[in-house]
Amino acid sequence: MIKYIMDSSGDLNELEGVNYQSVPLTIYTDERTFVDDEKLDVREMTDYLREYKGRSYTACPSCDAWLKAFEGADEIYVLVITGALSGAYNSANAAKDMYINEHPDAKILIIDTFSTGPEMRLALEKIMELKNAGVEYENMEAEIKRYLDSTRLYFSLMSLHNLAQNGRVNKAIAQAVGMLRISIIGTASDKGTLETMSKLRGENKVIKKLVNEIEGAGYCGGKVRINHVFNERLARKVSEAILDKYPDADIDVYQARGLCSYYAEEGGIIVAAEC
Ligand code: X90
Repeated sequence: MIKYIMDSSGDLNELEGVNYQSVPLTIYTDERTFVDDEKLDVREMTDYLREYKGRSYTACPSCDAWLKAFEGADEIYVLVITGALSGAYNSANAAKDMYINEHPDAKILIIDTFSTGPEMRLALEKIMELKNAGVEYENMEAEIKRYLDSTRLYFSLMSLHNLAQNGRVNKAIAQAVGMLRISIIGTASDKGTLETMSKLRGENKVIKKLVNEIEGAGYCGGKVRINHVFNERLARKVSEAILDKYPDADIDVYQARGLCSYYAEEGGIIVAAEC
């Protein structure tokens, strides 16, 4: 049986008619635990975190959580948040070794996407498309890596507080953002780290910058996936700006789930495009 799996940073809890499963990361404060699964109320978590003054953390899925997701399948495709910022890729590989020990004939492909959020969504869609077109397990790794080389991820965030608090971005950059009430534009580097590019004030500049960046990277009308943290307005405006130039573009806009909402924070959007 074939199974597709992403960790919850891919913002997809279920996929109708597909043997797909999301494996949750977890968000913690000293008082509460938020498992990023279908039961999580992302609005409530975001409101709570805004008022919460203490420290907060995240944790990647345990080896056991991955193993449970593998159970029963013998051809498994797993897309994981960048290993440069999360232990999820390592725990997934540890689970793979254990699963293969028990099921020597199982095939498990674990892909470090060097990215997260909507770029994982693009990669998942691509794997399913390739699989349906008859691509064999043996060729999938090379195919999907080539695809991920051609996709790009950009973001616009209003706060880098949670990223800085958890050592995922330089603290000095994070403070400058909060103080000036500006948006920080950045990208996933080719090493899978978070790279900030510019600080902008005002929605129109943000939209223009994001569209310029994807075009500069080679975008010419392919797929775009955009998640947002309670900022559908900005996400839709970016989508419209792209559609203005590329009316046939396949664009999907959706609310981020827990992990991306925690790190991208309220007002943030993340854009992935085929470039
Ligand atoms: O293992 C864990 O606890 C999870 C750590 C995740 C840390 C980074 C998540 C970033 C989410 C921020 C904007 C997109 C940045 C892309 C960089 C590759 C969203």
